[in-house]
Amino acid sequence: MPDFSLTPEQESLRDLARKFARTEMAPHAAECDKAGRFPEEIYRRGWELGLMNLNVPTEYGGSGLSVMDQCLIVEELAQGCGGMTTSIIANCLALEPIILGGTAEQRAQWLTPFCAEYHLASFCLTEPGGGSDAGALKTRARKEGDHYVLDGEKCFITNAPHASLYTVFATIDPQLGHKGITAFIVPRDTPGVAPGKDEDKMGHRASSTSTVHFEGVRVPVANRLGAEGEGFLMAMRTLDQTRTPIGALATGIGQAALDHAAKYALGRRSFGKPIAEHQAIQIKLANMVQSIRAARLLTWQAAVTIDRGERGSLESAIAKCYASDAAMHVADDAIQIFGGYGYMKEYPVEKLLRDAKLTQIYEGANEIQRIVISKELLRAYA
Ligand code: COS
Repeated sequence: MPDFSLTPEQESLRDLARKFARTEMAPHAAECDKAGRFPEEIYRRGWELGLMNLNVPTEYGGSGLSVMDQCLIVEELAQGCGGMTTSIIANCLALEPIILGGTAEQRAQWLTPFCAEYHLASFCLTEPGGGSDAGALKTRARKEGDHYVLDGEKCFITNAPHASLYTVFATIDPQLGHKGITAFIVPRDTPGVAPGKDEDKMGHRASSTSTVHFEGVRVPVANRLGAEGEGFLMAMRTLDQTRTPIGALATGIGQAALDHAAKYALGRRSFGKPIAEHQAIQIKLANMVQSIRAARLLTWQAAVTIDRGERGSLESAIAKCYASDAAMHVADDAIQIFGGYGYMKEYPVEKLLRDAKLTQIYEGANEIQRIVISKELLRAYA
């Protein structure tokens, strides 16, 4: 029987994140959601507390946390606000290719500033013409002497308008398919880099998302991560690492929905008693808690697998896919328990549904997760 108890260090990380979520994120969640405001002061505070750059090794000043530790933190943050959490953990996604594929010099040069001062970075993979088909991306990288020249457009890039650094995936030759994809480190102030305007989104409205245009962007060869053609593998290995915390983020949204629904069910009366005493509500709550606990366990299983040094593609895809589907149906049930009030913006649960929806889409749509899962599954039977 696995031991699910946390170490004292993990308990204190979780407590730190919980306190920050409750006292500094949650009180501003509704206002940021309504206004679509990017609360940079909250992100700076998260950075000060060591809740950003969770995956950056300690030798560069980061938290150097295991994926399991990251998940404990992210689940708590998500209960404060899903959108803020997306922005807080976006550096982990953007910096992971440097951690995985950078040389010692590149890591020291590009990771250290993020830990010395508050800065944001963005992961630039998705393109307007092919989000899920990452191997078919069109952004070009042409070699000219000791530079590459990047041309193309990325979309749905988290934190892009506020980031000082982009990790960019481009192809040296589209004919090569995924074998042409190469990763680059691109500072925001490089001429020709232009983030677009903030997208007006359904949920995660405290987070910022935009396109990024690259036009004749000259990047020194020294900013290439790994060899030419190694970018696709780097992106896939990055996503194996980061999809698991998305499972935790979705679990946190689901937990918040359950907490609101259970409290409401105890207080709201109908037919002469609290609605929590009606079996219809009890069955919903029972299904909700089962889904959340299963999501948490699958997320922890993926985290432990990756922390053991295994690839964890199957486990992280299962965690991300299951937890985000669970968050959607739990948030939906929470609204149903609130009835008409649940549909009103005055109450907190409709935001949770809008926030849960993105977790089924970003870091690889759940259809892609199911493809990854079945490929890995069938490999075992072949
Ligand atoms: N780890 C190591 N290697 C991997 C890998 C992983 N997780 N995933 C794929 N590979 C390897 C494969 O083994 C294959 O290697 P060979 O060339 O030696 O055969 C190669 O990479 C190509 O893999 P595959 O054939 O599976 O590529 P596909 O083009 O079919 O696409 C998917 C694979 C769909 C899984 C990929 O495009 C994907 O993940 N898309 C979603 C992108 C995404 O998540 N976007 C969100 C961005 S962040 S918001």
